[in-house]
Amino acid sequence: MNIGIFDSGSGGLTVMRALDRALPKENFIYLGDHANAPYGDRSAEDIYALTLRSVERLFQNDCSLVILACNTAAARALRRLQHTWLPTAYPGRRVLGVIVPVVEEVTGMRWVADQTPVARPQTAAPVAVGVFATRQTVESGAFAGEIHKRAAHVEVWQQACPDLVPLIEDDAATSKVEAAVGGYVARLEQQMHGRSPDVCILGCTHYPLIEPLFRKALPAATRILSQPEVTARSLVAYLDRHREFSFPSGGQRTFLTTGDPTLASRIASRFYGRDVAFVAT
Ligand code: DGN
Repeated sequence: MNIGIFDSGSGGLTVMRALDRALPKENFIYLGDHANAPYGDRSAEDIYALTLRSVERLFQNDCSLVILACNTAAARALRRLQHTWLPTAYPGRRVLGVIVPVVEEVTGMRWVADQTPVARPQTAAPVAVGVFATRQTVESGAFAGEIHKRAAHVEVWQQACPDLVPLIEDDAATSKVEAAVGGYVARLEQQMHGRSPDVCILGCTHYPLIEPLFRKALPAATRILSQPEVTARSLVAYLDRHREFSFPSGGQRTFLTTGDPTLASRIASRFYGRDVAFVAT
């Protein structure tokens, strides 16, 4: 059996790269829905239908567990898949996302968890979390909802960054991407009346490629969470608790695309850190 990793395109390869290091013996099948990417500005209904189709394809390729390594798909489709489709269509299989691991990391941080509304002194500054993501992820409110379920006192500020995925995919000049990132950071800080977030979530699997530009634009005191690393740690812990989904053996990696394999392979190495040979599905 395999573990399936799904993304609308290439962004999930940043997560796949971290999983390679964390779980070298597991067999992974990556599926990029390049034919229908990007998902960021599609309707919620579209994202649900496309995600379901890809998860089903991974199940048919002997995956018993699928990770939605795409925040847009996780934000718009995960809960609905888990609650309405999976229990009847594929009982016993699992679909997990990349939002909850990051949220658990943020709300588990000592200085966040300790500041319960009762324990927090009136004078202490509230903990502010900044989320940068696609428009659909921001509009879904998934990050804020999951954070507030666990820590109601945390302030969550979100900024949609619709230009970033196309700029990253086009490998645009650094100065152009830097200007876009600077603009989004400024808009988030404007929303926050000139303050800066204590923690930042880069809530799109494309953004690890431009993390240094976020680092440059944000104050040094703002911590930036690495979603791929956090997701990998969380999956290791999950497989420890649910051994029925773990089949460590040869550590095979298969890369499937719904699009053109040559095109998908061409940009993959920037996300994955080495060459990838996609095959058509
Ligand atoms: N990488 C995807 C995400 O994490 O939301 C977004 C890519 C896209 O389809 N716009």
